Amino acid sequence: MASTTFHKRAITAGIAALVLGLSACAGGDGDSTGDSTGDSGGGGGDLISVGFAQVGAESGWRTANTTSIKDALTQENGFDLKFSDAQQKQENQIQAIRSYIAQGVDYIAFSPVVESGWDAVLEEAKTANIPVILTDRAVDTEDESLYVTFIGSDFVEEGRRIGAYVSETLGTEPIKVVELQGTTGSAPAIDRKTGFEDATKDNPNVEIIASQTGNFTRAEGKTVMEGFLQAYPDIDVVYAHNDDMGLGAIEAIEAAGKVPGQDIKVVTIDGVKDGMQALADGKITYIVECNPLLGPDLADIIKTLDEGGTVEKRIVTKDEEFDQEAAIAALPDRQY
Ligand code: GYE
Repeated sequence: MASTTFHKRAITAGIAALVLGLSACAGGDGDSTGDSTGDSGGGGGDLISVGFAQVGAESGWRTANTTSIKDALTQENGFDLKFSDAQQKQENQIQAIRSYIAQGVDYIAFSPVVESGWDAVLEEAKTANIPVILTDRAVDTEDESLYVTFIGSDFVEEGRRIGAYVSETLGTEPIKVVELQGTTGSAPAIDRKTGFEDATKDNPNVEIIASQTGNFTRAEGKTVMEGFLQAYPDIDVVYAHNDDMGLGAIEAIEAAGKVPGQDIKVVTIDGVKDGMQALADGKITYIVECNPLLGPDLADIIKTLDEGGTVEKRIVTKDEEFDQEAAIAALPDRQY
């Protein structure tokens, strides 16, 4: 596939040169999906054009991920990046991908909002000979030829690790857990739930009494937690699928006159700065990291493919875990 891509790119450059006069609205950086200079650009060199369809800006993790991608796929580094923000809506993402196909970009990368419903648009990319790279989140498809590789964390493992912590450290006596799920239908929400349940199922002390989506945002995490606090006066632990929802839950806990970290323990996944600070302050009790800095690896993958090389079908990024002491030690050098 890679060598086909290379030829296609040379051909696209010719076509793009013809249409350049009609599409002078460049800017690889904004929300625009408009064409930009790239390998067609007068004297701009042989840039690799990449259309990136981002989920949105729902969390600190996502912001760090976007920055990492924009910082890695720069013109100096040989890329012409077209970036779009789907505002957590699958239809927006499909529209952005279609626009990248229409523009004849060299590569498409995206982080799917939800797991299912991608086959049609991925078929279109395949027909157009544009390789697709999944970053961060997986798609649910029977046809693995629809994408070249999937780079990102193992979300089931993240859920397992946080579940193991809860079971072994907090579940030595009976505890009632409420779960704040990520975006319904998204890979991290599905997998983090599965992993947690798997790691806690053999401990009868751990009871999950309620589970609801907070859509990975601080605001919805807070609202859902307010409802939980009213419905269940005896919550011991909040398991939030990301830091932001956990931080929203902390606001709700404090507003209800309880002390997070003491009356109610909060455990989360991500490890962004605000989460790590709350952990250092004792408001969050444990964090399993999810590394958002996927930009440099994405750049390497594309360069490898562009030079005719091959990459693994699944590239798993490494995640750490933090208690209060580890968070205090890590915070000064934390990049995001
Ligand atoms: O954990 C959350 C974000 O897909 C891993 O999406 C990502 C998740 C991340 O909104 O904060």
